[in-house]
Amino acid sequence: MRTEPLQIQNFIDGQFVEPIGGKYLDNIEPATGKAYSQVADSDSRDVDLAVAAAEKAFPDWLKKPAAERSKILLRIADLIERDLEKLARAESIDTGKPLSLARTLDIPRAASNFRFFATAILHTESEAHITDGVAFNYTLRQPRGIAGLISPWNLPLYLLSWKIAPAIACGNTAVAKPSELTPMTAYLLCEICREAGLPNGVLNVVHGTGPKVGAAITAHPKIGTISFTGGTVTGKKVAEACAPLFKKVSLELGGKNPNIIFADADLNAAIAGSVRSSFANQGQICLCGSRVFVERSAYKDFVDRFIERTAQLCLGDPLDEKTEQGAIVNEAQLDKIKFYVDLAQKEGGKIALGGKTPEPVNDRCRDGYFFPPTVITDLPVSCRTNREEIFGPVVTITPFDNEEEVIGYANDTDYGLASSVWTQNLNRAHRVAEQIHTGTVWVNCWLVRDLRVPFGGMKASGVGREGGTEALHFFTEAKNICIAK
Ligand code: TXE
Repeated sequence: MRTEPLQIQNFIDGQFVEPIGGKYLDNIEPATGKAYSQVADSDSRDVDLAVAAAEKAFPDWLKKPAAERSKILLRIADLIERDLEKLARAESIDTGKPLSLARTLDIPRAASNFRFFATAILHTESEAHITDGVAFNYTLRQPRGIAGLISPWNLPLYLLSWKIAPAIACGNTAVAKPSELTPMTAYLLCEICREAGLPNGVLNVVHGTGPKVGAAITAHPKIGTISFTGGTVTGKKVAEACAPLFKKVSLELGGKNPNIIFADADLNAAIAGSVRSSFANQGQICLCGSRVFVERSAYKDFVDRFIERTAQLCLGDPLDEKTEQGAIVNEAQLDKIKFYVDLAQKEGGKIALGGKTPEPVNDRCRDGYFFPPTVITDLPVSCRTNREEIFGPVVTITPFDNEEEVIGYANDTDYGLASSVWTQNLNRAHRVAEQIHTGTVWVNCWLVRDLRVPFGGMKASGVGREGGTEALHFFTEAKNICIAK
């Protein structure tokens, strides 16, 4: 019996509802290239309903003591952990990432995000200043109202929870739009929020495309705060939409991150760390180190061992426990990756590993979107392949002769999101880290995340910082109250 595909509906005012236009988009499984569910193809009318629900819920949610908000968010975290396997499988099917990665990274981090902000709001401090004996000033932080939260397809639940948790923990209500490419875990999160007792209207999720739903959120006069994560091109559109309405905006955008290996590094650690930072999630993490720079004296040894280690990565069906490299999220992204691999060869690059569409990993995935980990050497440093974001399992490796040269290479990009430096010379680590223009610098590690630290990019990688106190400040308004003595 043919079962109808699941239709992912909007979650508005605590209910799952049809999009007003009654239309749905196919939701494609990247590993098979076939639709396995449908997602609401909403428009501005659905955003208006969500805003009305968020507006109605705001006064009571605002008044709810932080301890009570905290309890609900902790319950959400508990339920995410309870449903870990179900959420991990849904994330893997929806994105094409290995099930093992969803189980160990995406879903646990989503629970951590809720747990962290549930407790952070219990320990906030505010400042007070005595003004020359004439007045007493204190800073009062208040939630801003309705937050618009827009997230991408690469780490769907992780990045959506990274926005929802601080926004509602601070007492705001939210209208969220996950990527139309990967809506499934957002849908499951709504079920969890309802079970956790989140009051109706505090979180509303409107599914659909960027131009129809995302743009309606950024343009809506009653949504005063926008937190966006996605590509730099789209980030510009979001900023343009928000500027005339004086909205508070945080933009987490693309990256073209340098990964610098000095000859004095622990090469075993640098190679293992660089394979992970190059190919985790098929290179579809904006923090991936896609430009590898190796000090010349260690270059040949590094390249040989890096290629040997990368060739061992298991490319397969994302649902297979052994798989370490899954599918690319969709055909458009796969075409983009192939374009840049062709361009790299036209720019003089040598394909040292990969570079060609692989044989089908199994019958089920015959029509899926797969591309092998690809290593390109011998490219000029400033060619397009080395400057433009590919967002796939493709890295370039380039030798350098000295610190000054490699810092110049690292900074010679429009982006400034993250970087890694591998060296056992502590002075050099500090010296180089201070000079690299990225929001995060990892030394002898990658993707070590502490939710208390500011997170975000410079230049074309974004505006604003989220994480920890920065996120609580972003989602609240600071008011100064001055009382005469
Ligand atoms: O981005 P898109 P994608 C970057 C990553 C890559 C890109 C991949 O480096 O460049 O994001 O994600 C919605 N108004 N990061 O392709 O297309 C769209 O529906 C409002 C960086 O998804 O920008 C989706 O929900 N919204 C990041 C979301 O925007 C619009 C981490 C992102 O879509 C819109 C992850 C519009 N006009 C990925 N058009 C980081 N720095 O942390 C589209 N959208």
